[in-house]
Amino acid sequence: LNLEQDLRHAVSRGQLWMAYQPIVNLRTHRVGWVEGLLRWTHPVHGTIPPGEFIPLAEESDLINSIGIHALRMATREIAAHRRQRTLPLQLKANLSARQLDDPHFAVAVHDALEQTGLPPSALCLEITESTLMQDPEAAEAVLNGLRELGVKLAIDDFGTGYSALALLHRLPLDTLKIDRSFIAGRDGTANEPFIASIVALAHTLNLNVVAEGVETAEQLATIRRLGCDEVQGFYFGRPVPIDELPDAA
Ligand code: G
Ligand code: G
Ligand code: MN
Ligand code: NA
Repeated sequence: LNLEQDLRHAVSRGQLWMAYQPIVNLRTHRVGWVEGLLRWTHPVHGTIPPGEFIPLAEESDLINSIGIHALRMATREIAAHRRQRTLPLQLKANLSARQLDDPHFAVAVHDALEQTGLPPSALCLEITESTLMQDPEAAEAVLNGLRELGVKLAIDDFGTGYSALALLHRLPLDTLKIDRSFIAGRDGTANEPFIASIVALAHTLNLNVVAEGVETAEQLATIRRLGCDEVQGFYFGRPVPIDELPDAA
């Protein structure tokens, strides 16, 4: 079983596709953003989740080509969806650390937007807190370049690393996404003091807060009471192919 070898051919053989998970705005009660999550349909092993093959891609030289392929698929599908439906969806897409090292990355993002017609403000790129902190100065330069394109920026898995407050203040961010381990701890309940602290910090910095991993009505009630702005989780919907997203217009 040599998955890495197979992954080398996955793009050209059309085996990669995007699933989309709705993010609900707690003020409007509507789906605005969806998160694009890569999927690999392996001819023998079936659907392989990104938790397994993204690390493989990151350890090899594959992540840059796979990452840009994912972004092109997702911008194309969301742009087409916006032309066909009444509700204009907006796309959140995940970045790996090594994509931030790619000197052509911002150009590739610009090209994907121009070729698909997706407005820059309808794209939000998610960078994990640990990626950000690997090389904060390099990340800052890349994020500033992306912001100049007009795209939005989010910190993903927030609370699992240690961000310097000065850096959070300086970066051109729009959103903090609270890691799901704080929404559903080992006992299934939310870590309320921690969530309240992140909400206070985010709102002080003028950032939106997304709570991810909400699976129950109790968790939803809690994160609503604590002032989160948006919510994502199996309670509202699992990641699905674009055609299976509810047309929540
Ligand atoms: O679906 P699952 O929980 O297995 O996702 C695991 C991880 O894969 C998530 O942390 C997610 O950020 C990452 N991931 C999903 N799609 C992409 C993608 O297109 N690019 C990158 N870099 N990571 C992705
Ligand atoms: O790390 P990142 O936030 O990019 O990854 C998002 C991943 O979290 C997706 O792969 C998605 O399947 C998963 N996810 C989304 N909502 C829930 C949820 O409510 N419960 C669990 N266990 N996983 C979730
Ligand atoms: Mn994410
Ligand atoms: Na996350």
